[in-house]
Amino acid sequence: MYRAVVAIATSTATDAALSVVRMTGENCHRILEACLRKNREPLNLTRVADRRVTLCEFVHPDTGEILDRVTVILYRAPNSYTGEDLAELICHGGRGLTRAIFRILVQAGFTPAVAGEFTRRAFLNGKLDLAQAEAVAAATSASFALAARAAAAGLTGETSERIKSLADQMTEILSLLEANLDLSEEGIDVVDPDRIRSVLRAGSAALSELLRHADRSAYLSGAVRVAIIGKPNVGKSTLLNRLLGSPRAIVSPEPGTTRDVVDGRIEIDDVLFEFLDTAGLRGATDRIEAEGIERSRRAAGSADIIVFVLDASSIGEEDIDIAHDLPEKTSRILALNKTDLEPGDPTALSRLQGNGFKDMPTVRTVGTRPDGADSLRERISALGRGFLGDTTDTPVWISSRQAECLRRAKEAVERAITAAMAGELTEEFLSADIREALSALEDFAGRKTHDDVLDKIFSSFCVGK
Ligand SMILES: Nc1nc2c(ncn2[C@@H]2O[C@H](COP(=O)(O)OP(=O)(O)OP(=O)(O)O)[C@@H](O)[C@H]2O)c(=O)[nH]1
Ligand SMILES: [Mg+2]
Repeated sequence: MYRAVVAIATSTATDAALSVVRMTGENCHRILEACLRKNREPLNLTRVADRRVTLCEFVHPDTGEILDRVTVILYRAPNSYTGEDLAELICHGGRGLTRAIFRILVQAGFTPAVAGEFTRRAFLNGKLDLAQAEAVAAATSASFALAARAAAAGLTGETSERIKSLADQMTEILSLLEANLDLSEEGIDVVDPDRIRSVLRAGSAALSELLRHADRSAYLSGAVRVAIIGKPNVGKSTLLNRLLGSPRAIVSPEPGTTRDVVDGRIEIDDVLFEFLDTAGLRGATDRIEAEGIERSRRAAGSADIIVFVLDASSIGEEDIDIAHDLPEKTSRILALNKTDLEPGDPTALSRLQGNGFKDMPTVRTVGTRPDGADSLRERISALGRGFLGDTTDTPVWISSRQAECLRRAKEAVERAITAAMAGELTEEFLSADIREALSALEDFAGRKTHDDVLDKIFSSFCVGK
């Protein structure tokens, strides 16, 4: 067991109803015991059952002064999160009180825990593999519902199980190949080529599937960025406010109102979006506006989705020029705004579409009406959801470290498939690649990971996790 550490596991950014203080390590219960009383009498924690809630008083061990009434839950090794003796103390959530309790526990003998120390111990004590530990970090920092659901597959060990079953299959092929090597001299062939090929193909498909999730995981750690772009006065800021449901940006009939990028985040259908309202694009009238327009272009360049806004009552050549400048690879939606007004030149929209923008999905909006951006919101939501997978399939969160292991494994399996297809079904040709795939799959679970890699992973955790 490692030395006893303590951490405030809940946020101390504001006062709250309750706080959780967590302790783990050698003599954890004995050190805590000195700070507890039950009806003002000393409390013998060796007589307190595991995983039961005990209501007691938290006192200063030197003076006996009562600081709070708290509840304590004990866990005994190895049946705890860390695999060591562990205790959770729930006190009232005032920041001053929580910090005072923490300080007294440190005086009593605990060392303050560093970021990720509880989960690191859980990993070192074999309670979690590294992929699960990383999923803990993803779950604690998930900023929207779908991201939390995606982390859950890692947390419960489901992803690790999938990897383990792949690794088991690779081990089986290896042993078959090795047996074949021993027996072939005697003229016996134990390898069924079809079986080997089919296991390798299934392995490759399973890895591709997980890698598809890995590609989307960046969206789960952040938000889907949506830039609202168009010429001045078309109603970009009005649409931003409508999408956010609050008057975030200034709106006025004056063209050139928005001079800087205005952003706002909102969750739509379980996915977090970051909207960027931008300065209207035109020949700038001054240096400040020129800088604002430069920022609009950068926002468009960094966005996952561009909402290109047109004023349906006045579509012109400027709009076509802007459309040509939009980054080509980014998903785009054309918002035909101000559709409540008399349409302008009826050929203008088809001229724009005829310039290579026929396939841009188009929605009609009226930014000034409460429901006037609903169709746009739906379109954005569907596109954003598409980045994370289709609607029926819950994404699986994969860290970039895990993705690297999956890629290595897939490349090795592909090489083995090529060799197997060429009929090279001998130990000599296949084993090296299958061993490499196996080693990459073992790295996924992190059994042989170096301390510096672990330091890097766990330092990104919050304290108390
Ligand atoms: N009739 C009508 N007016 C609208 C609509 N959407 C926005 N407006 C008005 O159009 C004017 C310009 O709206 P903004 O949202 O400030 O336009 P913008 O594109 O952000 O303009 P800049 O920041 O100058 O680039 C305001 O007076 C809005 O009330 C709409 O759908 N119909
Ligand atoms: Mg604006």
